[in-house]
Amino acid sequence: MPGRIVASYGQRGVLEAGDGTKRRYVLKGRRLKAVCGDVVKWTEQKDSPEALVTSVSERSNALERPGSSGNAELIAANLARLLVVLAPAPEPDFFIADRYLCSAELMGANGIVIWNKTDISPDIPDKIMEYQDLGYDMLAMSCETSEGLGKLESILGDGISMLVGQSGVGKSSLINTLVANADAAIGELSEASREGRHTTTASYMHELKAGGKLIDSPGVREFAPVIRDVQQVQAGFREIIRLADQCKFSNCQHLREPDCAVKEALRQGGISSRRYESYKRLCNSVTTLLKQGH
Ligand SMILES: Nc1nc2c(ncn2[C@@H]2O[C@H](COP(=O)(O)OP(=O)(O)OP(=O)(O)O)[C@@H](O)[C@H]2O)c(=O)[nH]1
Ligand SMILES: [Mg+2]
Ligand SMILES: [Zn+2]
Repeated sequence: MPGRIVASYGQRGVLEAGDGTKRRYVLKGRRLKAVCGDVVKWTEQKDSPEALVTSVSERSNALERPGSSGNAELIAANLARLLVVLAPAPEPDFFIADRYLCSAELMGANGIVIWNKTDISPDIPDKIMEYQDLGYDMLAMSCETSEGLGKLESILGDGISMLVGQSGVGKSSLINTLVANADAAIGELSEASREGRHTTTASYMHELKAGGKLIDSPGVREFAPVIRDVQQVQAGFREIIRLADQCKFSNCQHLREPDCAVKEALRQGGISSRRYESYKRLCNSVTTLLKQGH
């Protein structure tokens, strides 16, 4: 029978069966891997109420990060959108936002920037507006006043979307405002540091009343896309890949090469120095990983 993974904890988790009911499952065999968003086949077991997942369908895309063993670790699959949530508190970490947007580009999901908590800070900072200038859809909203919620629902109308970002930006609060009875746990920011408390510990996929599915995920301190070739990093930065064919060298990495269109645009203010810094840092970390033999 067909099903869709709603939550996964290693070999076990929760799936949604074809009739909409939720069931606990266990994977058949150690080699199978399933994450939120995966489409699976499952059967009943004679001696257990758990569904037995026997296969995972081919994924249209997957969000991954480098795992501890050097292998890629799957986070979620079959995503139409990656919603990168930022807020006035905790203070935005733009490297994390850029890296998620880089992943969105590389996996072929639509990257969308959400500026939450407009009740605290109604004006969107210039650094956030830069994302809109790059052509990313951007939405300002508040879980307190419900500003922007209707627009968000219309964006999420079909397919699977996933909320990502730092701890404390309001991902679970947003789930609770959009999904009746979601009951997602919400954590106060710490008094001293104004950082989130890492309240959500596992991803969970919710059904939206207005259509579409939305995954709540644990906040991160850092994130990196899985990239095995430095040349590939530029494909995750739309303003850089756009200029790349104007560089003198076709394999230009836009770091130290002469006659580089990207460096020229940087000098003239055509691309943001902060975004370029993100690009450089990601290139460096990919080079380091490659040297370590991953
Ligand atoms: N003022 C205001 N506070 C908000 C808003 N949205 C969320 N918060 C608060 O921000 C804090 C963190 O919210 P969470 O929803 O737990 O954040 P999260 O992103 O799920 O955090 P993790 O699960 O730790 O990754 C809570 O105190 C919320 O009440 C908002 O729109 N306005
Ligand atoms: Mg949360
Ligand atoms: Zn170049």
